[in-house]
Amino acid sequence: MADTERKKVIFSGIQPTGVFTLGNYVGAVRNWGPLQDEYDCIYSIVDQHAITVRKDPAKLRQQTVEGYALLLACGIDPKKSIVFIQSHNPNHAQLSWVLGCVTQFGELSRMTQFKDKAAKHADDINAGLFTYPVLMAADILTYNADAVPIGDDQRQHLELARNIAVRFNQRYGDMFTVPEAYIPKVGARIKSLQEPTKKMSKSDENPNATIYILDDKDTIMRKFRRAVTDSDTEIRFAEGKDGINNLLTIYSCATGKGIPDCEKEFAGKGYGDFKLAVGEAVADYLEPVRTEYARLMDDRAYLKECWTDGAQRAFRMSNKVLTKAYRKIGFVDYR
Ligand code: ATP
Ligand code: LTN
Repeated sequence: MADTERKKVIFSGIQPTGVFTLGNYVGAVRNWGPLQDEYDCIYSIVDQHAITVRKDPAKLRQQTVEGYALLLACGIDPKKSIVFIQSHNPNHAQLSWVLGCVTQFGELSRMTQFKDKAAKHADDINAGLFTYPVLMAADILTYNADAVPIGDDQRQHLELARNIAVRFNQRYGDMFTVPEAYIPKVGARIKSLQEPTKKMSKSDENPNATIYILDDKDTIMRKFRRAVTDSDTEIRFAEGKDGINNLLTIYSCATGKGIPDCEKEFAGKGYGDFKLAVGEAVADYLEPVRTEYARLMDDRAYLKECWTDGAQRAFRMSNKVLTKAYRKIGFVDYR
């Protein structure tokens, strides 16, 4: 690539709502590190998104620091990428207001994540929960990101961000890059080990449903041993075999082997042996992350240095875009 040519920009975020799950890792975060050489990458712990569900302040603070350390432990290099905490850069919230004024009530009402979370937190259906996707659009558009690596459950939000960008551009003249979703072919939706039609989620109440990336080997083996399968005996990827399909997907992601090769490897074997093999593979796969995380959490000063630097770089980059958007919309310049 010629020096004068702009590298493409990647943005993604993850909420500080607990230790990342195997789903977060495989569907999103593990893909972020390898993008760093080819793209200008910006990764954020989105704490402003996390307060759309009521949270204890001490817990939020703790989980934000842990989430930041987890990103680095998952291979994100704060020298190569901009890695920061969302609330440290006020430009996201500022742009979010502007974008909210080109977003329709009807569009936000159709968001499945809003419907799911509103049903789950019926006593606190706050305005932030409703406008969550507008803030997400601002996260992305304030860096003019070209691509957004996410899991499949975020596809609808990304589509809305694209619509908002197109609408703004039509109304006020060419302003925002219209971002593309970057969704992995295998592993974009890892399922719960207990209810394999539902996605694996950080906030699942059943501790056996979810593999957390800091789980130790014994815990991982126990959870896989208890994973729900079916009454058939064959290890093959097929309609109606949600539990086995999920385990095959996980095994494929942890070992890098294609699904057909995994099916061949286990032809004629029983579910019990298969579950053990998946557990072993996942434990080996996650081991380096656990080790690096423990090292980073022992060096809080380093983490703080990284997020301070990240916030400054994020602010500078996003400020150019926000200033331009303010001009386009007709706000009076004062600088
Ligand atoms: P919560 O349970 O708190 O809503 P979550 O587990 O859905 O959290 P997020 O912080 O919302 O996690 O998501 C971070 C990233 O992980 C997103 O890109 C999302 O698409 C991806 N992701 C989440 N769950 C899965 C899953 N089960 N399989 C694949 N990717 C996933
Ligand atoms: N909504 C996402 C987290 C998120 C995000 C973003 C992802 C917030 N802002 C910008 C990609 C780009 C989620 O719940 N997983």
